[in-house]
Parts: sequence; structure tokens; C-alpha cells
Amino acid sequence: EHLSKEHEVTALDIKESGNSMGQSQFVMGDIGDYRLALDLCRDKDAVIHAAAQVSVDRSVSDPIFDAKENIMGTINMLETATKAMVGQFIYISSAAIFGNPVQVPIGEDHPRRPLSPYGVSKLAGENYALAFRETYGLNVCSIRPFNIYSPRQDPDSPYSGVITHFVDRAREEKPLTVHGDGEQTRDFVSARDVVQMVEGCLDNPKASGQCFNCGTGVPTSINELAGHIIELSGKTLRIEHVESRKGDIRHSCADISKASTLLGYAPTIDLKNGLSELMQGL
Ligand code: UD2
Repeated sequence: EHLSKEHEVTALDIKESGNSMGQSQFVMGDIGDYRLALDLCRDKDAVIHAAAQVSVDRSVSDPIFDAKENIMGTINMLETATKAMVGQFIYISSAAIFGNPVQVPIGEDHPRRPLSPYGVSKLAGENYALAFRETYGLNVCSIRPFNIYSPRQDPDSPYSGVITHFVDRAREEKPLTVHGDGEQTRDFVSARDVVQMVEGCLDNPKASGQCFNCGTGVPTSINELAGHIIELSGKTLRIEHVESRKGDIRHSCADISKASTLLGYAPTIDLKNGLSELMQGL
């Protein structure tokens, strides 16, 4: 939607959703459909590949489906973009490629040891993108978002994150459920700042062949997050501590210095401002 202000944008998605607003053209279809992808790639300056199976849980229960969507789907887009001689390919990866961090903040060269089939398939996408650069000269780069939030995340979707869940609970005046002691930290980044990084990569020779960690560089604990949401809601809400999630990562935060140096990236929305936008009219 943001890029449509200055570019002609074609969106390809498997279903029509609230997210397909404002583009010049919307096409309903599958990234695995070779003919369709090839047709859509023709005469385009860039492909931004964000379509994926995004559920970690589903990747665990059905790793074959995950690999088909995320690995084969990505290869199909890389292949058709190459054939159509697209000028640039931006791959939206994930912080899940790092697995359990051995140090924070997490720089681009931090060991990549994904824990879930989802993390493995997203990392495979990055590696395939780089192989297409080496082998066929496709101009690729990858962006690895940390914990994204956006006003359009569906609270009923199992794929939505803690912010969407907490805001929904606050709307319903129910207690906020914190897993474990709540001292685990995350780097919450607004979808707007992720878009800013995409824009910084577009048509930028410095992005070529690079991967960028995409967050704010600021860690926030789940207890702090719950506190902000309760304060902004103006309601008296309880915090309920429940059992830790199995395999929950303790600390995660992006080192954004590479994106800042090469792309001039600087996050514009701090968590409190982002949350107040999300909670307007609550
Ligand atoms: C994020 C990604 C996931 C994967 C993973 C890799 C999202 C939504 N998920 O999972 O796709 O990339 O990183 O590491 O971005 N929590 C609560 N109460 C709740 C919900 C969550 O306490 O009601 C806690 C949860 O235990 C965790 C933290 O909040 O410690 C963040 O949870 P999340 O599901 O938003 O995201 P995360 O980091 O587990």
C-alpha cells in the first residue's frame, strides 16, 4: 500500500485479504504457479517476495507443506524472476533463521541454527536467493524481520504475535496472559519500519547480495509490554502468569547497524507510539 504511492504495484496473493489494499493491480493466485508467476514478473523492475507459510506450529505438524510453500514457492519466484530478467529480487526472510541466540544484539553473521522446519525453510530461501545471484546474476537481497506488529494482524489467527493478542484481550477487558516470568525480551518492529527497509533496498546497489536484520535495536520484556498496554488502555487489567511456552527463546534483539550504514535505515516508530496507534478507539 505504501509503495503504491510512488510505484506501480502488482500484488499476488493466494487469498483476497484486507492486506491487498491500494495496489495498482491485485491478482489472486499461487506463487507456485510457474506460468502465472512468469507472466506477472515480465516487465517488472523488482519482485518483493513476502508470500509464505508463516506458522511455526504448522511447520512442525506438516513440514512437507511448509517446505513446498516456502522452499519450492521461493525457487519458483526466483526462477521466474530470472527468466523475466527482473532487475531486483527482495526476499523477506525471518529472524527465525537464528534459532536460539548465542548473543544479543543479533548481527547478520550470528550463527544460523534454526530450531523449526519454518526457520529452516526461510533460511533455505535466503541461500537459494544467493545461489541465484552467483549462478544467474539475479540481483538479490534479504530482509530478516524480528517481531513484526501491525494494526491489520488478525487476533483470531494463530500466526499473530503477542502484541495483537494483548491488545485484543485489553479490548475484551480480559487479563493479559504472560507465559513464564515475563522477563523474556523481544525486538518489536512496526510493519511501517519493515516497509521503510524494503524501500531502502529498492534500486540501491549497496543492498545487492546482502542480508539485513530488521528490528528497532531496542529490547522490550513481555512484562514491560503488558504494562504499556494496560497503561494505554486506561483500564484496570490483571496480568496472569501461565506456564512457559515450550522452546521459547529467552532474549532476541536485532543489531541494526549494518542496515543503518548501508541503507540509512533508522526506525521511526517507537513501541509506545506504535502501540497507541494500534489501540486507538479501544
Ligand atoms: C516469533 C515469530 C515466529 C518465529 C519466532 C522465531 C511472531 C508472531 N512470531 O515468535 O514466527 O519467527 O519468532 O523465534 O512474530 N507471549 C505471552 N503471552 C501471549 C503470547 C506470547 O507471554 O499471549 C510471549 C511468548 O511466550 C514469547 C513472547 O511473548 O516469549 C513473544 O511471542 P510471539 O508469539 O509474539 O513471538 P515469538 O518471538 O515467540
